[in-house]
Amino acid sequence: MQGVIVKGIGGLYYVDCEERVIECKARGKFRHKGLSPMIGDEVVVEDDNDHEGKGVITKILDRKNQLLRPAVANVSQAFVVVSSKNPDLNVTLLYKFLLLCEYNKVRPIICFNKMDIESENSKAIGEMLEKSGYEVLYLQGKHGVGIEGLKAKIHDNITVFCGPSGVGKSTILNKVLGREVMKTGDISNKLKRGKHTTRHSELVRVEGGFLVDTPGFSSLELDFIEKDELKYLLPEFEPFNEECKFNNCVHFKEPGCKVKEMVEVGRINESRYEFYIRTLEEIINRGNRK
Ligand SMILES: Nc1nc2c(ncn2[C@@H]2O[C@H](COP(=O)(O)OP(=O)(O)OP(=O)(O)O)[C@@H](O)[C@H]2O)c(=O)[nH]1
Ligand SMILES: [Mg+2]
Ligand SMILES: [Zn+2]
Repeated sequence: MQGVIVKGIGGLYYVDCEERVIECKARGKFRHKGLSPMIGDEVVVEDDNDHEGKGVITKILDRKNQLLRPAVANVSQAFVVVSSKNPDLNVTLLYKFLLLCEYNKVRPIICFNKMDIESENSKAIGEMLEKSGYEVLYLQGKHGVGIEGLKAKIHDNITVFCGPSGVGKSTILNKVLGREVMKTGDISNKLKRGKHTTRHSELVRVEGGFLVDTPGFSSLELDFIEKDELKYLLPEFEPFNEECKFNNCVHFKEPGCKVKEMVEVGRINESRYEFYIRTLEEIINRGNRK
């Protein structure tokens, strides 16, 4: 039997095999190989004949990709949810997450939620990001506004919701499903931050595929990205990456750099370029430390 791991708690995996969900343990051999099953994994399952509804995972099929935060395999698309207020937008965190999506070959769709309480800043940054080559949606999850447009984007197999705590990921997912499947939480009044209501990732079946709710995060490490790779992870650099004087140009201090020229004439947003340089410098400094 073959299925998809939809949930993993305390060493037990719940495998959706179309008509039923089987509670499974994993064969010890995976541990020996340093491989552990993740949600999103396609797996082969053997029934436990003595126990109804239980089984064992005997094989993990090759992964298309594997995200670490959230830990989900075979993700093709991400709804990167943010808000401008309650909680405030952390632009650097958003940009880092977008890099991570590109790095993992996951298509990001940026969702500015809570447009009912703050729209000006969201619109301004959203439009800039659209110009930079990203897809952007504007939502009021709590009021169901923009949900149809978001639904129209769910055609791939696995789509994850990700973003900081309290931005409304679970709220939006519930609206998509039309029922309260996920627990949602309030924002802390004092800190204006989310309360980490969602504690683990879980796949939910929707027509044709799966959606994944994930716990919010507040920081991201990008320490595995190499200096020469970074420039390929910003979509607005794409048309110009091969147009510089030096073909190994990282668009920093080199002369004859097309990307820097595009920043000067306003074709590439300056704050995005500055983010790129900050990230590049972090990578270079990390290399010096080693
Ligand atoms: N004003 C407003 N509030 C919203 C909107 N969407 C969600 N909220 C509220 O934001 C709070 C947090 O929502 P959740 O859906 O629990 O947020 P989350 O992103 O799942 O948070 P974690 O699970 O902690 O990562 C709740 O009080 C929601 O009612 C919106 O469009 N507008
Ligand atoms: Mg949640
Ligand atoms: Zn260059």
